[in-house]
Amino acid sequence: MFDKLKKKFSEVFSGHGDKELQEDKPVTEGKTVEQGKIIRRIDLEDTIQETLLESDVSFDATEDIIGQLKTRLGKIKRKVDYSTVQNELKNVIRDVITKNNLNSINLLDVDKKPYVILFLGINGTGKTTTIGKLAFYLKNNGKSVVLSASDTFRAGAIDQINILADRVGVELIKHDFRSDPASVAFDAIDHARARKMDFVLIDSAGRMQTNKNLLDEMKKIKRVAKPDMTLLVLDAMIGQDVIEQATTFSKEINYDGIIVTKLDTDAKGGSIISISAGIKKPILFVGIGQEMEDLIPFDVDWYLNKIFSS
Ligand SMILES: Nc1nc2c(ncn2[C@@H]2O[C@H](COP(=O)(O)OP(=O)(O)OP(=O)(O)O)[C@@H](O)[C@H]2O)c(=O)[nH]1
Ligand SMILES: [Mg+2]
Repeated sequence: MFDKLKKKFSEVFSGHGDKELQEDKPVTEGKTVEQGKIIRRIDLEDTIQETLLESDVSFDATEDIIGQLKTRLGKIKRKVDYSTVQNELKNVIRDVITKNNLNSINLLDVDKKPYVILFLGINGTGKTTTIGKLAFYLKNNGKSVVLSASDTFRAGAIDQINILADRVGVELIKHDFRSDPASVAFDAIDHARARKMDFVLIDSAGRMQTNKNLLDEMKKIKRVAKPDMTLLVLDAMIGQDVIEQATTFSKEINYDGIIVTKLDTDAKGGSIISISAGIKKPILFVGIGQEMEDLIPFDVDWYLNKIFSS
């Protein structure tokens, strides 16, 4: 996970021996940038910029990060060395991510019962497996959960969520294939309310942002179920296209937060930064593998520890 970014950052920041980092002055005569003991800070900033861009950090997010980094370094009176640059870069990235995660909610602290969560996203992003994993997480934290098999559109979807519900040991409300997804959600909420259960997790059929019928159906589920939270599930594997996907979705339907799946397959590492900066909605959970326990609440320091060696 994120190996390339980690490797590149480690190459940028470590192993410089006694090389000196100089302010943006011309290189002293006789000491070239390549051979000498002096490296210009501006060259280091360029290298960081290149590293971010190559690691799937969007252009806008990279510009923002480099701009903030320069401002911070410019304010430092003492001599700037490599570890100062690394620390400041870490702080800037933390700020960029945190700024967009301020409205994040800890699901274990919500009061309302049942708390209804609707999942949406395009085909194959990981909605159904994420619902299984989230049910596992909530159950392990003492919460009662019912799933709503509201993907009645794809053959096999009801079986898939049934298997997950059995595996986790939570209840599932399902109707027949091709039945009205909104009415399944309605029944699941009713079921949970009657039994004073904590959570209802509503699955939905994967839909392209462009498929009008499926989007209308989605809006109907939302109208009927009145979820307390709507989460968009995004696949980290598709790189920067997630931004466009999320923007197009938000024009059609309002959502409150994001789950980023398949981070274990994200070798480049920058998707979290691009998503935070580009979508400006909190990332609640991240999927980091195929097992039930591979869904974790998103934590910015967890991410920073993964991309910086020290
Ligand atoms: N490696 C990895 N695979 C994942 C992760 N999350 C989901 N997947 C895989 O992604 C594939 C698609 O997952 P689903 O949950 O069926 O996706 P979906 O969004 O419900 O798909 P549709 O119902 O067809 O729209 C499955 O093979 C999952 O195992 C993850 O965090 N890591
Ligand atoms: Mg599904």
